[in-house]
Amino acid sequence: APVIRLADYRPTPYAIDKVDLEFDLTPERTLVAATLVLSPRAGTAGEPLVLNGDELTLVRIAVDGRELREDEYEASADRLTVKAPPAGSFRLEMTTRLDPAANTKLMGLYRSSGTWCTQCEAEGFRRITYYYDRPDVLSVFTVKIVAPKIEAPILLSNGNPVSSGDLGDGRHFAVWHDPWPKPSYLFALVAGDLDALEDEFTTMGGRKVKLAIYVEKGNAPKAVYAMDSLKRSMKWDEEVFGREYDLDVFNVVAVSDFNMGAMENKGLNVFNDKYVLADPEIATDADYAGIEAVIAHEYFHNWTGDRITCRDWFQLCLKEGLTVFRDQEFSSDMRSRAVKRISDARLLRSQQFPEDGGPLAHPVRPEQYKEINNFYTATVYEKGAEVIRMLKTLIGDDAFARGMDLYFTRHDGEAATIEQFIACFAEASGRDLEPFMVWYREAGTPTVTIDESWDEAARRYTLTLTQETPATPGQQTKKPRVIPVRFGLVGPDGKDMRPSGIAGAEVNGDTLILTAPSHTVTFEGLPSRPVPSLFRRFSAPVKVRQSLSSADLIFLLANDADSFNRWQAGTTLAMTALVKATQQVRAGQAPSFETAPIDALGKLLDDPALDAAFKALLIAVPSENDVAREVAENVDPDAVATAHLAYRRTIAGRLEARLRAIVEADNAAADQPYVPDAAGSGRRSLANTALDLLSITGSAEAMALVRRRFETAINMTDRMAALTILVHRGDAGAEAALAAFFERFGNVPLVVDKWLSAQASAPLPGTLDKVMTLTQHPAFSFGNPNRVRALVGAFATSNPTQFGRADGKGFGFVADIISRLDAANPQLAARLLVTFRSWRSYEPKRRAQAETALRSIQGKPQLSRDVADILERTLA
Ligand code: BAL
Ligand code: ZN
Repeated sequence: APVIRLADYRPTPYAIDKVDLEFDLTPERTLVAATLVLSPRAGTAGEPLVLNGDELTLVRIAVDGRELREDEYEASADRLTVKAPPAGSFRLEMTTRLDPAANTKLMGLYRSSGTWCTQCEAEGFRRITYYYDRPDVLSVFTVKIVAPKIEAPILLSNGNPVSSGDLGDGRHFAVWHDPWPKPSYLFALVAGDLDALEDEFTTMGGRKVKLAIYVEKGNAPKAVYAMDSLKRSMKWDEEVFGREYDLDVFNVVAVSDFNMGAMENKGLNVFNDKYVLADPEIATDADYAGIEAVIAHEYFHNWTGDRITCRDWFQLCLKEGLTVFRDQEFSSDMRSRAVKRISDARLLRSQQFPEDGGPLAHPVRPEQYKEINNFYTATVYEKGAEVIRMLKTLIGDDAFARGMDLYFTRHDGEAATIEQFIACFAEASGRDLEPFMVWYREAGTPTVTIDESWDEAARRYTLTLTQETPATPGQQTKKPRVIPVRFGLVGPDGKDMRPSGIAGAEVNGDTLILTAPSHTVTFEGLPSRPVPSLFRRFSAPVKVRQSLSSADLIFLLANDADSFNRWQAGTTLAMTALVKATQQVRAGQAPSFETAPIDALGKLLDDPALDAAFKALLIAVPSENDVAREVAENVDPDAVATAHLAYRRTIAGRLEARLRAIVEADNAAADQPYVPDAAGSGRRSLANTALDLLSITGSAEAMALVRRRFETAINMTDRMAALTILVHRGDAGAEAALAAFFERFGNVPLVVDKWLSAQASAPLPGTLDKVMTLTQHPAFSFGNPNRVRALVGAFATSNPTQFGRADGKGFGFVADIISRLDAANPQLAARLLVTFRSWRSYEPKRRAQAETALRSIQGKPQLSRDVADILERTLA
């Protein structure tokens, strides 16, 4: 496949001033009549018109009302050329024929449980009609949908409803008009027999907006939390960003077959039903938090994505990084800011750091791609959000707010670039942000190494901070980055000390700004050596190498004014212990652990001032994948697992009484109504984390507590936590529990996903066989992305010892599934393939097994561009 480069960007020779689409939907085939009004941009009159297509069949083409002769155009499945268009503005009419029922790629127009729906980002619109299917061509769309009344009483598209009516022959129609110019990737259509949950929102300008969430029949009550989240999002965006909604209606549709989480089509968001449907019976606290965040994310795109879109797909982070930042802020305001920050840092480290440190590393704003679908990544999204957060730290809240306002005013209605976005903040702050652009242009996670010294006589404390970014594919040398280091110097009383002077780096309030490869920063006039608390609130997405003593870390864990760094100190202690234990296991020794850090955790559990969610994070042991990442090379997942188990046993043993008290206190509160808010979810999270640790001892008493929780749970969070423990420990009651669970929830696909994942992630030798058997289960389907991710995805991402089996069978299984899925759904196959990205970190035997599995995919004929691209980069 050809490489597409940022440097080659050119505007199209024609603008599309207006689009009329008419869809004639029947189950067997769909006809799409498109009428485009085109006009040449300056100096391009008469140039050939070349439009994108993908698996299209053209049945009619006319220009200005005259059907074209065969020699006047060329139409193939993936391209339409009108050789000599009229010199001025002209009208192009095209009719294409589609087969939505046969569209298993879930891109373009397809069917999901009998509903017609679309997914057009990034390049799905070209599977509907020939078009300039790129984000910088904005146009005003009017859409008429004709469909059978019984099969599709609900007909939706972007914008506002204009008219609708009966056609008398069992069919009816609806016309929608979207006044806001938009690129094709934001087009959407839905037609089906759906129920709606309806509501209303009055904007800050007094405009009444009709809200509706469409779901499969009978599911409207499960959309209540999504609706509540939507209204809170609309209000929050007015209050925090000054953004008002701009249409008469806002519609959300939940479908069960969806490649992504959701899609921000203008006025008609289409969602994976996983991010809409919830009630306490079927959804966990994490599901509720996910719904709140994704509803907010898609809604926030209305301004950051729709009103201002991207000039080209290289600028994807312009809308995604910014919108993730916005949804993170929303969730922080709705829940606990500290807990959200820790969760986001964990996510970044577990998803983005391995991407940045492996063969698929790419800049937040990439400069080339072969398949854009492969760039909807943790780097573009999550690191993209971190870059915005650093920008805000760097220039301050006020300048950041002014920069955002300037961006909204200046670029409204445009397709913008990262340079244009950053220029708004440079102007608002007066700061030269060119050095900051390295974050967008260069891949790789910087490591900041910290050295310290204390001069008792001079009362001077010195920190040396040295940054280094490793080479990444295609980028051998790296420039220094602008790194904001939010800091505190903690005195013996636990309070931050105030130095009389700081030299060696720019200081902005509580933040040091690193710009050079190395800074030696001196702090004058301190009464005693401080304990440094650096990168508070995770102020930069970097790795930190710092050799603080256990005593210093335990001190920070107990005293740091910054919650994030309290948690970080605990995590650093745990990680150090786990890495050392893994080395001991590999050397044939029994792992051993210091007890002081564990006792420090115990003290925190006793502290009534700390909230439960935070305590849960404090005692959550870094995952085996986290440890493997820290070990970095020659990873033996069995050794990691042995060390991990020994560590958890040690904690469980030392904190047993406290952990049991936590579980019992939660049992005593079992009659409280379920509320999926920060307090309620925090309490459950702490109890379930405590139960998980207790169960590691395998004691009859602990397992009885788990069984009891499974049997008496009145919400999915507790039921699922208990089921997972039973299954993962290989408890004698696990099979019966799985059967009872399926008996009760087997007809709710989203809950079946949990049932599949619990089994797929069990760290047991029989899991692979079990997973293979489950692929034949009637509740499983290779056609549904959620099912595939729940079973095969969970196996590959959450089961390091079984995916990474020494005999290579785990790799082989996942590779076979990828090969098998590729023709039907390349995006899904490519996503699964990404689970191999750290294959070079394994010890030599597993590395060879993983390579064999990867080469087996490479040997298959007709690989999709999606899979071929990931494979090529993974093996490079
Ligand atoms: N634009 C694709 C889905 C999302 O990020 O909102
Ligand atoms: Zn998004």
